[in-house]
Amino acid sequence: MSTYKVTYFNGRGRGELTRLLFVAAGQKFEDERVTREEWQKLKPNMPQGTVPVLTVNGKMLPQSGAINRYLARKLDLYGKTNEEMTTNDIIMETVNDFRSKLIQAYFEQDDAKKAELSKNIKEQTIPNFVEQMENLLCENNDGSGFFVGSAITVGDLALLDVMEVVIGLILPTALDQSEKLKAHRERVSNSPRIKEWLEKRPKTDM
Ligand SMILES: N[C@@H](CCC(=O)N[C@@H](CS)C(=O)NCC(=O)O)C(=O)O
Repeated sequence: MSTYKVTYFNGRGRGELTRLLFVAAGQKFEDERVTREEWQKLKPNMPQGTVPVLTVNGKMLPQSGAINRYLARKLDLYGKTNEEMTTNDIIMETVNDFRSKLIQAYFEQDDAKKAELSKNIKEQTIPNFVEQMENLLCENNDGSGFFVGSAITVGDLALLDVMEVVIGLILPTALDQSEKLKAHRERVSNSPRIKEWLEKRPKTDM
C-alpha cells in the first residue's frame, strides 16, 4: 500500500486542494505543516525549493498543479473521459488565474492602488468568475449536480477551496445571486468526508 505525505505551511493556500483530494477519496495521508523556521532548514532538501511537496513512497513531487493532477488520476477524481478531464483542467486553470488576482490585491503595499484593485476585485473579478463557473456547472445536469459526471471530482474541490477565501475574507455575499453555484457549494461541503474535514482541519485565514 502506498504512503502519502503532504508538506506545506500551516495554511490552505496552494496545499489545500491536495489535502481535499485525499479527504474526498477517503485516502489516508500525513498532513505535514512546517513553520517558517523549520522551512529554512527543509527548503534545500525540496526538489524545487518550494512547497507543496507530495511524498509518495519516499519519492518527492513538487508543483501543486502536477501533484493535483497526479492524485486526481490516481484517486479517480479527474473524470472518466478526456472531455471531463478537460473540463476539470479548465476549472483548475480558471481558479489559478482568479487566485493570482486575489493575491495581487491582498499583497499590494500602495494604499491607493490596493483600494482600486480591491474595488475591481469585488465589482468585476469575482462576479465574472462566479458567472463563468455557474455557466460551466450548468453544462452538466442543468447545474443541479457536479461539474462532471454524477459525483465530486477535482474541479468541484478546486472551486470550494477558492470560494472559502472569497466568502471568508473578501465578499461574503459573492454567491447570493447565483442559486446553482450556491447549492453546489452546499452539496460539496456537506458531503460527509468533506464536511468532517472542514470542521476538524486547523483554522487558518487562507
Ligand atoms: N508553482 C509552484 C509554486 C510554489 C510556491 O511558490 N510555493 C510557495 C508557497 S505557496 C513557497 O514554497 N514559498 C517558500 C519559498 O519559496 O521559500 C506550485 O504551484 O507548487
